[in-house]
Amino acid sequence: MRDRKHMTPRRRIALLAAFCAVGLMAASCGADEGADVRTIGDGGSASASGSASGTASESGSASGVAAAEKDCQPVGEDLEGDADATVDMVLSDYRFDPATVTVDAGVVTFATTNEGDEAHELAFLPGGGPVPFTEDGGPDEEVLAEADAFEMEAYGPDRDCNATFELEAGDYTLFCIVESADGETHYEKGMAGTLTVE
Ligand SMILES: [Cu+2]
Repeated sequence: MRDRKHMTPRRRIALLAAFCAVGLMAASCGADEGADVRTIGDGGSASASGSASGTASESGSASGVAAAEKDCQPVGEDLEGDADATVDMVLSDYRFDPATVTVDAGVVTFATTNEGDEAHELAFLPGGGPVPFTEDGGPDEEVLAEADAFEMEAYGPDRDCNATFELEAGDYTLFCIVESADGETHYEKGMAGTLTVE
């Protein structure tokens, strides 16, 4: 059985999905080379691309304790200069502020600050709705990957981190599934929000 506390597999999946979304790994993903945005779902109502920077790197455990000292790994720095909108957001234990965000479709920078005592991430679930969990109580990484969830990796307290994505219209759930020392994810503690891209 998978060790819930070791979340690297999910992160690899999420990262792969993010790269696939922008066709950086077109060969692996089956996307057309050069595609900027990969349509998600039947109607294409909720699709998004991660940054094309390729700067987001894989990292180790993201449990709240282990990740507490992690530095920001910015996403989409190369897109930031072209951002149509910037959303200032505070991450804390355990909420996003604001937790309800509406932006126009386009290039959006999330300028985040971690004011909590634990590491936090900003993850996006295209299509909205609740974050899927498996029967054993952990986030369902397969379903998240299938939904092309993408994220800014968790980073530690008293730091800033920017993530820029090209977003298409649709509903997205914002979430953080860093796990606290008590084994509960931040999402379960209420760290969730909604993003509406118009
Ligand atoms: Cu968190």
